[in-house]
Amino acid sequence: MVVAIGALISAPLAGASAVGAALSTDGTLAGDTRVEKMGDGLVVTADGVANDITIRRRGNIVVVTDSGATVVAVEPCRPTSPHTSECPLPTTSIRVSAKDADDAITISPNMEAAGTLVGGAGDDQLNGGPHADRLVGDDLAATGL
Ligand SMILES: [Ca+2]
Repeated sequence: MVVAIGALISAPLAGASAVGAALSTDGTLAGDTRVEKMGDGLVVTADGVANDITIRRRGNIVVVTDSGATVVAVEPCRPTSPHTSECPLPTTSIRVSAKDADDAITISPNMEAAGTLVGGAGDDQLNGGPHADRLVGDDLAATGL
């Protein structure tokens, strides 16, 4: 009997979450550029718009800018403007995925972490920093990944 009640309650909830498919689980809108830390790694995930992402260091923080999309920050990163977020150091690695459209991704020479820049489909411009970056176009077989 309890199981049957649970099934009745959960059914409308499942339908409601399907309606909200444009929102991801943390409430960010599709098309936004998401900035987050995973351990000491900085992860930037963009969507299918023409992104222009720059990552640079300023003192003890990492500044992530995307002039082509709204930037959304996940704690401990925080937004400082609609197109900029800041994350605390340490940052030992950087991973940026820009997905489709013609994107530009740049890691500033003042970053001390190596990056993996994934342009995705489109005519992308990937500018690595001074360390051993990995630049990945949309043909994964050609890059050995
Ligand atoms: Ca993109």
